[in-house]
Amino acid sequence: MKKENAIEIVKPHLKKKRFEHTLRVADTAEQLAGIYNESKEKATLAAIFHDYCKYRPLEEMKRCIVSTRTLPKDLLDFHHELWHGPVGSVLVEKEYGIVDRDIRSAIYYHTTGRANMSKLEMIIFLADYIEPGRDFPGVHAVRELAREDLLGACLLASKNTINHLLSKGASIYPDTFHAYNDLTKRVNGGN
Ligand code: DGI
Ligand code: FE
Ligand code: FE
Repeated sequence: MKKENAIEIVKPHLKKKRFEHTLRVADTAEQLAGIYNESKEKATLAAIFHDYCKYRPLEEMKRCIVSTRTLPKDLLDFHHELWHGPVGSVLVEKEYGIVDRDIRSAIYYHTTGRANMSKLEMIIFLADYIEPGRDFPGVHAVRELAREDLLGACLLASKNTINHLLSKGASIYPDTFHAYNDLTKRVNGGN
């Protein structure tokens, strides 16, 4: 699928702010793909569709999770913000025939990350976090690190997100911890 087609497809599904965020994530992901030798086509498509399901009605996302064998049911025990990635990864295939596993899994894990993230998964996870419209404490350092250290930047982003969730007293999905633990191991050897 061409970039322009993908953009036309997602546009009506997103509010204006979210659509603009999506375009910036796509640019950022393309840049990261250039730095880290990943397919720019895959990075761009995954980025354009990463928030495709962000505004689906909660009942529809719930039905999708319940009826899709491959989606873990424990998602329903956590905040609904965690649903749009997994549901998006299923619906881009159903609705637009995007079967590429790398792209679908980058969409799936963009919110939480997971253990053993692929390069493309890390690029989308990070691009979503550092796109130039983002402005929260710590983002600048992650942006700088992202130019030269993909794993280190993902680790810092993951650490910041967990700290933020802890400070709010929010529950933390297992994959969010798995991403952090795995990244510490890959960066520092863990301990
Ligand atoms: O969709 P975006 O707003 O562009 O960003 P996102 O998909 O990365 O994150 C959506 C929200 O999910 C964000 O406010 C952080 C939150 N989040 C990430 N990991 C967890 C989480 N929320 C909970 N409760 N638990 C998590 O593990
Ligand atoms: Fe998202
Ligand atoms: Fe996003």
